[in-house]
Amino acid sequence: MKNYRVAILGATGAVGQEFLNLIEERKFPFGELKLLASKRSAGTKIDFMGKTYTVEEATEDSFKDIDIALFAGGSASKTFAPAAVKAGAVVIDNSSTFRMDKDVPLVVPEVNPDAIKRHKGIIANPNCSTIIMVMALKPLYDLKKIKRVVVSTYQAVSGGGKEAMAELEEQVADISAGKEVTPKILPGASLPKHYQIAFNLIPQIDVFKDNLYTKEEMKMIDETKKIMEDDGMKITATTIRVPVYRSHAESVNVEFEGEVTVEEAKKAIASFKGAKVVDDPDEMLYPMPLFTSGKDDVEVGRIRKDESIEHGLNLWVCGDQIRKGAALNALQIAEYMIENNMI
Ligand code: 3JN
Repeated sequence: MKNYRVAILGATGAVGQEFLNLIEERKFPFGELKLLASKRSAGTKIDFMGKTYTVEEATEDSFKDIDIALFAGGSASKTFAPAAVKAGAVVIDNSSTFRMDKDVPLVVPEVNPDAIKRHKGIIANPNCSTIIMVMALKPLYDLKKIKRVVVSTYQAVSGGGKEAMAELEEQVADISAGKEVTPKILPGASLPKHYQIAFNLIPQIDVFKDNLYTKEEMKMIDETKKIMEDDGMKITATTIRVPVYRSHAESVNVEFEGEVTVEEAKKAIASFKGAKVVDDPDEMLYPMPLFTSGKDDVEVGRIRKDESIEHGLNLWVCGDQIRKGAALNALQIAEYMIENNMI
């Protein structure tokens, strides 16, 4: 098998680090590996698979002779994706920059792999909460068309990056030691106010839009319709930051066009690659973020009828935000392209 020349942009962040973990764990066929970051992190040494790499500052010239460019996310995507494509690389981008661009496939490999074929150099990785939700929705949609989804998320601090994870850890330690805390990062470092996340919930992820939804909520709505290729599907979302480290959880209410039984839903989810049913009320078994962290599968449980409507189910979904919600999904896109001779 060919060995691919891989670049990781944003190698020092939480998603970048997870790319490295997964490349090793999944024996991703790389020959060369180039670790890129902003000027601030350039020069950082990273030990990986017996070799020490020096993180280089990303420039437009960084992508010469690169086959696959994995972009961890952030504003650097807009600057460097066009240059990487021009240099002949396929960019798999974890930022929202290109997700809703009609020329850019938005892909969860288990859900809509065929979209990859339409790429023109850039393939977008969906938002983490979107990925985790569609992993549960797709097997159900294949049983019966979905009319409407009502989702509320319980999002881990990992979604806010390494700084937000450190902030939760520090606040828990400080509060336990009887010290005052001064929130600095959440709900967003660039926002004018900050709130304590330890022992709290923050009902704001990203900025508010004119319709009073947050940007995170609108990403879930718009991206889900694009991935499921159904603009007519109705979705409403409320996204909440919770004091959990790295797995997102979601309460999802699904209304179908016809009957789907709990047993049918369980069977369909259990046989869907990348999803797992964890659902046994008698044994008190259900997905929990503590137990999905570090795992690849999205877990689904608490599957039951919504008795308030004719054809509805309630689900509880948990998935590792940095793995399936970001780095794993992006790497699976690259793996799919390799397996199907698309790269
Ligand atoms: O907060 C979360 O749990 C997920 C955050 C995602 C995020 C954070 C900053 C910028 C994104 C994203 O992936 O949608 C972006 C962005 O690329 O817009």
